[in-house]
Amino acid sequence: METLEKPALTQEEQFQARIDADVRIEPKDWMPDAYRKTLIRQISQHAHSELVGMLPEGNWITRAPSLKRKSILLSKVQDEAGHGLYLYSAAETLGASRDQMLADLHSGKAKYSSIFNYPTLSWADMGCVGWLVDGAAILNQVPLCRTSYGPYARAMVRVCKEESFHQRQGFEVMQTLCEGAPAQKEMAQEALNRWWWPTLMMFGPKDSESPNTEQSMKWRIKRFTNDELRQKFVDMMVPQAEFLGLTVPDPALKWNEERKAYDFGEVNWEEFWQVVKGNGLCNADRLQARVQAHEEGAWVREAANAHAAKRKAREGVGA
Ligand code: FAQ
Repeated sequence: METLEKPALTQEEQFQARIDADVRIEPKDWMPDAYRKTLIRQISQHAHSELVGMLPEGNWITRAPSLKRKSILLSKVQDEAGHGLYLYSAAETLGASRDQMLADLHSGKAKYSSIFNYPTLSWADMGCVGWLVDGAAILNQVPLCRTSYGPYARAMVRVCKEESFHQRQGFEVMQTLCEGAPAQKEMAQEALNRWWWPTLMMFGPKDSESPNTEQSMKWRIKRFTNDELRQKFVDMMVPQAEFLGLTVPDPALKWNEERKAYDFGEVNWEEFWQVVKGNGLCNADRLQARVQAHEEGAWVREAANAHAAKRKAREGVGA
């Protein structure tokens, strides 16, 4: 009897079959160059966002209204530095060099989240960054705990635990302001008015204009599209704003009974792309602050390298 042999799967087909079966890809596994490149791009931009994301909140550490608020804010900003480190390490497992990633950030070549190019003008902004920005970050990052690349997924588990605490503290700052004097509530509303739309932009361009989404969904790097996550965010946040007694600054916002979701207005995409291109209110300041911090930290890196070299020599490592 004649048997029909199935043609052998190509390396790329085998890779996709593993992804489809939800098998995690690990650093030493074969992967298509484009998969590696996409991950290095996304993870390094994510790491840069954590580092640059320390700056808007760092602005308020010396002006926090109480010792309690100051120590919470300090720990939160330190947590963001830690997230950056896990993420740079995850990108390094793909062959990216940390020096190169940082050089790309400092030269303006690499992107980081648009949201951190907006100024933090009042104490209520610390509430909004925690409540809205960390809220958006969690919605985006919880699915990344199931992303197909193992080191990225595992880094996300710890990051998400810490981000959940950040979000709760931001909500609590907002709640305290909203239950306070009329001027405090006004401050909270004014901050929400400024942060609402930029936060919706964090999820990236509309699916129809997102060049990377389709392939990243196929590779299970992304588990939801930009628009799906944006919708989830609106549906989650509107009841929280109502609970606080605040008004979401969107006249088109309306519950849609048929879709069981909120309809909402169009994001100002022109503003989004301007910020991404480097023309936002704080882009130049943020980059300058990062470059300065890096230069001022040179002696720490030199000392750490000298210490490591001495230890290696003493212990005969590599001998
Ligand atoms: N800002 O095709 P897509 C945080 C770029 S962490 C700037 O849709 P993709 C923690 C995009 O890179 C926040 N650029 O791209 C914290 C691409 O350009 P490229 C960061 C943006 O990758 C809280 C182009 O537009 N989180 O907040 C933005 O499939 C509080 C086309 O876009 C992450 O990075 C944007 N908002 O989807 C810290 C999460 N959106 O690279 C301190 C991981 C898009 O081709 C305080 N990343 N672009 O030149 C992701 O999930 C994805 O990369 C997206 C973008 C969803 C951000």
